[in-house]
Amino acid sequence: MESKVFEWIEQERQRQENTIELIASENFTSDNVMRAMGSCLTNKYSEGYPAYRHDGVGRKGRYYGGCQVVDRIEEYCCAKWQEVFQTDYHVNVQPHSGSQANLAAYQAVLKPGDTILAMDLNNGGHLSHGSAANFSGKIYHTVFYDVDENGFIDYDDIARKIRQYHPDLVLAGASAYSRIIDFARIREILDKCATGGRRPWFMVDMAHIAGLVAGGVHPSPFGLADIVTTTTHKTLRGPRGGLIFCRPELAGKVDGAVFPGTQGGPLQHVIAAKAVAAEEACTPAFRDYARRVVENCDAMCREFLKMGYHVVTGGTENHLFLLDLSRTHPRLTGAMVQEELDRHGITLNKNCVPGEKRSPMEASGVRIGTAAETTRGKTAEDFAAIARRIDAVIRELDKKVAEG
Ligand code: DSN
Repeated sequence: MESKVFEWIEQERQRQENTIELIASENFTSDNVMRAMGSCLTNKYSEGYPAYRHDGVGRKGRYYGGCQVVDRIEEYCCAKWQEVFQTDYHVNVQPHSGSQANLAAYQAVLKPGDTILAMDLNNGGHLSHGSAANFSGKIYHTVFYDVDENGFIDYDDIARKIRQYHPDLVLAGASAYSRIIDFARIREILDKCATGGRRPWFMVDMAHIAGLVAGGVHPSPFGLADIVTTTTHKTLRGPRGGLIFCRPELAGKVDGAVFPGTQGGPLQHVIAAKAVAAEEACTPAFRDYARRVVENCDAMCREFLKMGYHVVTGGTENHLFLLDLSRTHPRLTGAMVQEELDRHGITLNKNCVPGEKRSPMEASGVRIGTAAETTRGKTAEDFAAIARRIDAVIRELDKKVAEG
C-alpha cells in the first residue's frame, strides 16, 4: 500500500523546487547526503561509542551487538569533520540537533544554576543560548551582552558583564547576526578578565557560519574556544543534525554528556549522511561555494541599501542580513511581509530586530540568507534582481495597508 505521506512529500518537493529559498538556516543537500539518510542504517541501535578511536580517546564501546559497520562509519565521520576544520579537537557526531549539542555542551562543563553570558535572542542570539522559554534559561542563570546602537556586538559590554556577573561560561554565536564574530577578541577579553587564574569556559555555537568557517571565509573558533557546537544542515549543507568539538581534555565529559547524559541511541543514518557532507565540505568546490555565498549576500544587501532599506549594522559579512522594516515601513510587520512573499513564491522568515517592540510572532524585521539559492547556482546579479522583486512586493503591500 502506498502511504498517504508520499503524496505530501511530493507536494513539498514541488514547493521547494518552485520557490526562491531565502531562509538563512536552510540549504539543499546533495543526493548522496539524502541517500545515506534514507538508508538501512536507520534500523540499527548503537548506544555507546566505537571502542577504538582514531584520536586515541578511550571509549567503552557499544551496548549492542552488530555494530561492526556503524563503528567504522562513525569513526570515519569523526575523522572527516576534523579534516574539514583542520583541527585536532575531539569531535562527537551523535547530537541529534544544534539544541541537543548545546544541551550536552553545557552539561559537560556546567552545574544547574551556573551562569552563562550569551547574546540575547532579540539581538540575534538563539533560543538555546539562555532564553527564559528554553531549557537553557530554566536550568542555568543567563545574562546577556548587548549590541551597540548600530546592531554590532558590543565587545566592551562582554568585558563589563564578565566583571559584573562572573559567568561560568561565555557563549559566542548567533542565528541572526550579519557581521564577523571576532572570536580572538572575545578570547582575549576572557583571558584578561580571568580571576584567580580561572577564566570562564569559552563556547562557540557556530551553527550558522560553520560552512563559512570550513570554506575559509569566516575566522575559525578552533584554538580559541574550549567547546564548539554546530548544526550540519545550514551553511554546511549536510543532513539535519549537530556536532560538538572540544579540547581533547574535555572529550570524556562531552561524550558522557551526549550519551548517556542527554541522548539514547545515535541516528546512524544521519551520522553516515554527516560523513558524506564532511567529504563534500573538504573539497575546493565547497570553498568556492562558501566564497560565493558571502559575495552574493553582499550584492543583495547592497541592492536593498540602494533602494533605501534599513539593514541592521548597515551591511553584511556573512550569509545573511536583517531588514528592519520599522525604520522604513512602520505599518508593516515582519509576519505580514513573510506571508505576502510566500504568496509570491519567495520564502524567508520574520525576525526580531535590536530594540524590538513587537512580539516574535509579529516582529519588525525579516531575515534573508543566500546559502540555499547559491547552492542552486544563483549569481550576484540574480540576487540583486530578487531584492528588487521583494521590494516591489513590499511597496505594493505597504500601499494596500495604507489604503486600509
Ligand atoms: N532556528 C534556526 C534558525 O533559523 O536560525 C537556528 O537553529
